[in-house]
Amino acid sequence: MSCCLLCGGAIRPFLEFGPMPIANGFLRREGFASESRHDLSAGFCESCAMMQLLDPVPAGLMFHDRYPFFTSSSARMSEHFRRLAGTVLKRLSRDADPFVVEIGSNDGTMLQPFAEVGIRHLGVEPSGNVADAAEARGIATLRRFFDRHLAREIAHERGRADAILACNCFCHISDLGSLADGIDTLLKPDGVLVFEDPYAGDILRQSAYDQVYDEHVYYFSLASVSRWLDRSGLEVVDAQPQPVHGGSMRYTVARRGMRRIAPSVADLAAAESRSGLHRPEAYEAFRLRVEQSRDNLVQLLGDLAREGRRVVGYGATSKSTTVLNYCGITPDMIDFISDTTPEKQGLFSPGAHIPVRPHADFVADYPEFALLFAWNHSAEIMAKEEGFRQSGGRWIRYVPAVGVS
Ligand code: DWN
Ligand code: ZN
Repeated sequence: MSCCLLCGGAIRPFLEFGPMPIANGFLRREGFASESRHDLSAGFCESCAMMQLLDPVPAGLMFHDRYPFFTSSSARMSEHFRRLAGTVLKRLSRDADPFVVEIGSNDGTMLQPFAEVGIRHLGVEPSGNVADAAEARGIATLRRFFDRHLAREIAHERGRADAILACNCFCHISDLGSLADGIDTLLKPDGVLVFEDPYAGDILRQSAYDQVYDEHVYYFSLASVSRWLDRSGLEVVDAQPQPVHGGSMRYTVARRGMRRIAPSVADLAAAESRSGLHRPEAYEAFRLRVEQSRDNLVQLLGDLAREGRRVVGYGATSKSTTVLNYCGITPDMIDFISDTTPEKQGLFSPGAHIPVRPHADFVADYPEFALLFAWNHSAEIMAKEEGFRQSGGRWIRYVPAVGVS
């Protein structure tokens, strides 16, 4: 039995993937022999309703100067973040010299609209290379991990923030206590925190087990987020589902009593109770679906390999590291993985060691089947891969269920 990272309560694992490589640890052939592995297990704490990893990997092993994921790798995600920035911008009082901080600002995609209109802003991003990309587009960026100490420094040197933003970031931070203290220190009394992360309800509903990998320490629900924030005098005042990254939730947070609570909060709380998201049985049922999904995918890829069919992976996602290694998918089942990110091309996927090649290689010689690892970008990808379809190509999906279309 392990202890909950948040409340110290007892926690029982329901997913045990075993030793896994670093999800974004794309590597050269020379690195195969020394590749590190870390136990990957997820559990659920009944006391605070938080789904979480049991043994988080030290952050410095995942976020460093060669981090290969760039927010701008998806055009639709870039639009999504510009829209969110626009909503926050509209609510800022421009006369009062507002200050906006983004935690986990990656390549600066979301802060750019603030910079463009001269709003004081600061990105906090520990991965040096993506921070460089942000600075190259004019976004002020601190190359640091956010915690209670950094929050004090920022507040002291630049003042407190009118808005703190964080998308696909908080679920990566194992010390939620330090994070909440930092928000409390940095946020103005009437300031607002807006954050977005993959939603536990969507992960379970779609059996999206590939969202479980080292970087994702937590899998938030309204119940778990509310309990976490409550200890710091913060409360969720709005909760809006977002159709990105396979189903995310956008939480708007303020100091207790400072803002009217939107009806969406009570609605979502009721929906979570009805679906049993706060009960361990939901996670146990998820485990059974995950095992079935793995068996179905292994069967399908094994059959195709035996028939000599050519399969290419589409999108060298972090998520694909979980699928490839948990399912035991090998280079004889998948020719290569197509990815548009130059930093991943020419390298091999973590653990399974499948080559990652440019998208041009996919187009130059369409395979019979493409395994859609970037399923969360399906609409964007389908819109630009008409040629693959017309060549007779078929898509293999595994979320929400294994199938060929
Ligand atoms: O939380 C996280 C999310 C936001 O981003 C991080 N922990 C890391 C990362 O997760 P991921 O790697 O699973 O993210 P994506 O956005 O699903 O990755 C998509 C990959 O596919 C990128 O490498 C870019 C590539 N891609 C492509 O080759 N063609 C993406 C699109 C849209 C395309 O058309
Ligand atoms: Zn707990």
